[in-house]
Amino acid sequence: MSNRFPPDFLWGAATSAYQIEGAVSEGGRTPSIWDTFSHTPGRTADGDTGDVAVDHYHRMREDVALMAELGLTSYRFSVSWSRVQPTGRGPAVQLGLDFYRRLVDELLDRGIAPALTLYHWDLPQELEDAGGWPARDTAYRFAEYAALVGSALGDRVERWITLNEPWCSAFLGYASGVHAPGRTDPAASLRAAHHLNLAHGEATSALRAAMPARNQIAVSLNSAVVRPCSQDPADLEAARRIDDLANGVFHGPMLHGAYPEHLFADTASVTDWAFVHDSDLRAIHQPLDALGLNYYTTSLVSAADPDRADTRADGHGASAHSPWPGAASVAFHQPPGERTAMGWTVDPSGLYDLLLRYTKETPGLPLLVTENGAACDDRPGPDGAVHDPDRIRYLRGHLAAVRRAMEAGADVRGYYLWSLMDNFEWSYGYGKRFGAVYVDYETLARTPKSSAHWYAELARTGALPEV
Ligand code: PNW
Repeated sequence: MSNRFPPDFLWGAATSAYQIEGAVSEGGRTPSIWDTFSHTPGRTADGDTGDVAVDHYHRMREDVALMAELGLTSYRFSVSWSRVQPTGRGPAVQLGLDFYRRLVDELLDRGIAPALTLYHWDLPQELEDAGGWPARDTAYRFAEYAALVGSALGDRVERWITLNEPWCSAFLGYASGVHAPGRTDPAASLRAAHHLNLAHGEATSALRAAMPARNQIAVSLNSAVVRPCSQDPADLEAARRIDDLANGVFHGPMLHGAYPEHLFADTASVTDWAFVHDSDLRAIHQPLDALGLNYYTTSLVSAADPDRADTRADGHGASAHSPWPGAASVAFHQPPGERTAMGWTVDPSGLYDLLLRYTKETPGLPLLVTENGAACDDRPGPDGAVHDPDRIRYLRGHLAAVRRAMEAGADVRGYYLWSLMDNFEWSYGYGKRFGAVYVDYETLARTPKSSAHWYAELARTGALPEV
């Protein structure tokens, strides 16, 4: 196998607004659901919030310089909705748009292609107060916001991503409640999923109308790779059910114009799906230019068996409430093998399987790995350097899987490491470090870890080193 990537392969890194920006009340920004949630006692580790985060809002130039130093050819970031449109309605705030325009211009000056995500979980609180994602109107508000950003930046940003991981928004936000807004209402989570789908479709249409035709629109799905514990029909059925709730509920409507065949029956005890209007599937099913896949680990499931001792919570944070509506009959198991600091099993073969799955299901649709990475227990050594051999091994293994998938026919155009730098890891706060760049949370100084140097070399040569 060749270990060389095509010359135009995008070497990227990713971040999201609430995780890095800070400056939460500057320039007219109003609270998002993550501000409210992180300020609610008991919701995040150590009560951490994104108030300051890594202060990217004030250090943007320095951070772009760092990206250039790492030889990145693309950078994926998200726009904070309530910075641009504070109430989630009405005209855009110029100061908010200006920040992102300066960021984009800085990137373009350094030859780094911006990839803009419109929604990475930070719904304006006012829209949550009006019903949030379970309310249909939120989808239309999102399309309006997309058009505002599209008209303002469409002349200089070619790569657009509507939603990041709608699964997390719907099911961690409204069913298990470990993410904002912290609700635990399974029926509401399925309504949220549908309205996120609708938001994606309406936003895609709005962006097409607002931007030059050359721009590319994609969505980033956190694609679960769900494996059954055995070939027993009950275990296969458990895996099918979770696959539909994790993947099919979004990619079915978005990519194929239909919900998975069994989804409505699987969740009939939770909701009757009366909130799906006749014309919705047509609105959701918009042609896309690429599919973004975020991949971290695999899931191992079986039919629930109360006698089995090795079942575990499902790795989505401690909550008494399941993020899987209607799936009480399914048990989750820890897949064997090495784990990252998140407790997630390292399994590059899952990424290979995922890329080939979408190659088969959506032939002709270019793929992007829009997130992949590992949390490690990083610490500066006595010389101040941060050595993270485990992360290098993780990245090398997963990039080799990408390369193998490409040899097998997957049309992968780029890879975005999660994350450029350590940041606010949602309900885990600052305790989990995913960055290629170390952030000292006292001084906010940035120090590239060994993995950053390793990745820079890869971006420069385009070839995976053997060791
Ligand atoms: C993704 N899960 O989050 C997000 O897109 C990032 O913002 C985040 O920092 C990164 O991955 C690392 O966690 C996920 O429970 C959060 O399956 C939770 C899950 C998956 C992805």
